[in-house]
Amino acid sequence: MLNKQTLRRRDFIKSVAIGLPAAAVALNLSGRSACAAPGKNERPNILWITSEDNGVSWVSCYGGTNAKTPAIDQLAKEGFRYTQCFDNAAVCAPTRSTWITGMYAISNGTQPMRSRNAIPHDKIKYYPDLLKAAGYHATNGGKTDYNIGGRSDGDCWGSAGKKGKKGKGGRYGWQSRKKGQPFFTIINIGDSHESRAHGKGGGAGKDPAKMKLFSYHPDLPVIRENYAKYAAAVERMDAKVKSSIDALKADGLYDDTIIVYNSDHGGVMARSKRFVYSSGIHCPLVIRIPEKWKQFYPAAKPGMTVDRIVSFVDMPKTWVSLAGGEPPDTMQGTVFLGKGIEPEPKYHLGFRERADERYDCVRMIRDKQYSYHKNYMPYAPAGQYLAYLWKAPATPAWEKHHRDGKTNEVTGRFFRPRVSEEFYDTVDDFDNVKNLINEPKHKEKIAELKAALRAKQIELFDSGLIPETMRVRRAKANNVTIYEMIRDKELYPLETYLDAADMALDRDKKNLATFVRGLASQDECIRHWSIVGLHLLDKDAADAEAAIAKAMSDPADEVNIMAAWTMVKIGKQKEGLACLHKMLFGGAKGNDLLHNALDWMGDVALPMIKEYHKAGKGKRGKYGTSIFGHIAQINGF
Ligand SMILES: [Ca+2]
Repeated sequence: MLNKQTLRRRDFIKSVAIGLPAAAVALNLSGRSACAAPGKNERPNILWITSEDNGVSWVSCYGGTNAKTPAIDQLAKEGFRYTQCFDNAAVCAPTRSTWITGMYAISNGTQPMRSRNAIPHDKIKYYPDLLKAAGYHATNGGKTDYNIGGRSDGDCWGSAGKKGKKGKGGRYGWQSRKKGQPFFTIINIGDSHESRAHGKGGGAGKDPAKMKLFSYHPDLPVIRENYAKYAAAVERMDAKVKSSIDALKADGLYDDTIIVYNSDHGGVMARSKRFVYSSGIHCPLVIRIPEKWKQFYPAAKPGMTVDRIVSFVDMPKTWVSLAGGEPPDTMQGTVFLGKGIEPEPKYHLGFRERADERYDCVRMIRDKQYSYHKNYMPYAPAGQYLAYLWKAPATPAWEKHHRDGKTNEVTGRFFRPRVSEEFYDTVDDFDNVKNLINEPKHKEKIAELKAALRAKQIELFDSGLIPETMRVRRAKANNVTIYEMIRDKELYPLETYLDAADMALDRDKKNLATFVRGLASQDECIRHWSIVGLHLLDKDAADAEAAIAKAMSDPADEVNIMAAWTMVKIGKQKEGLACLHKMLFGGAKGNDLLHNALDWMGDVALPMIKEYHKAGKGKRGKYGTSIFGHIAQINGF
């Protein structure tokens, strides 16, 4: 059979015979530029362009109108636009932890941002290790932020690595490769990072009046200006996508290189980045595959969209597979492109835990239309003051608007404690503001997603069912990594914890006696879920007063903080506050969590926080103005 290669060889012979250059013959035959088929052992070059923080809403080929992104749009015209690409973590460090290992960060204990929990590096390779082993020149010209202990972030990239972009031999990573060596180059563009929306001033050339706001934001001039500022930043990012591609073209590599463009999570503007709602995780993903590699086309022809679910955890596994390497068993994603392509996953899993100084724990599972969210700390609002997030003027303006009593059911929800479960039709309601969890017509889908979430949590050994501080303590006491601990049923009976958490989140008074019994458990994690269960019963927990009072002197701080707060809730304010006061002024361990809890408690804790400040204790925290410093600011003391 005449294949493309033999055809080309014949063309060449023919062209030599009649004295024409081979390229000219090829051009005549195809009517377009020459395009050699890959050689027998040839592997594709891969350029992976990542931009910081911009979700789909900021990219015009995804329907965004606030910013114009001609370079990404052009790439989509020449390539394939994925419509169902989602980040697992919604924020940088745990996302990058997931990328570098090909493992969900919750399966390694590397999800809290920031932390440096170690993993067994003898068992878990980083994907650039595998690309290099496959013969690739692998460089990363920018960010690492892997959030993993026991190995320096830069060393997987080698000497050309961290410097990549400005490494020896040129500005871009591919320019320092050996002759004939396939390359994998990352260009991470920081122009669209959240920080570009910080501070005063608007976006040059962008009209605030034309900004389309998420429906959960109140329509305030400061917020519109902040959107405009960020839109301008996104446009600067897009210009860098263009200059990166231009550099590739200038080096004659455009028709030899698979170009992948995506953002590193959703965002930005409060309630997107860091949150597993659609605006925090739904990311643009555009892949241009040169004709030479058309056997890898994910759809009939360039310019088309692809509606396959792509989770970020799928990416490293796919890159290794495309490079002709063998993805290791540790990788938990699915190859979505190339000859090693695997069946499409049915669901995408997202997770949220501590971000900087603020604690939270949320799991979310979704298909192409519906998302189910479980709030493991519903007693805290989603919108907790976080120093970095409050640097964008829109955030404090939104908070002030709320504190002034001007928000409504939709725009105020961010600042209030949450329900235990949420369920959204993400197609009809991209902003995830219509919680359909109690809609009878969705009962079956909700049950399906709940079951899928539990199965996935078990499959991944989800480390989040024990509070972070307890998790770290338990691993340390047993001299193991969190990775090892969660895979040991004695140390981490996950299914028991899943059940205990579900019962606590149910807020059903019939479980009161079980919670009281649980407070006497030898296992502090069971005691934790028991006090959470009682806490969520609110005044209905009053019958368990004696057990709750006793729990205020539990050996675990996590338990006595919640017990004291629960005492306040059941009307024993004096006793509860006395316990918290003792912890705050007695130099208790676990101060971060205590500061969080005193903030969640609201006005009842204000006198204590005032006293704390009077004692000259800090208004500055590790990340800027501390939680208490912020409370002092907004309450004027
Ligand atoms: Ca980022």
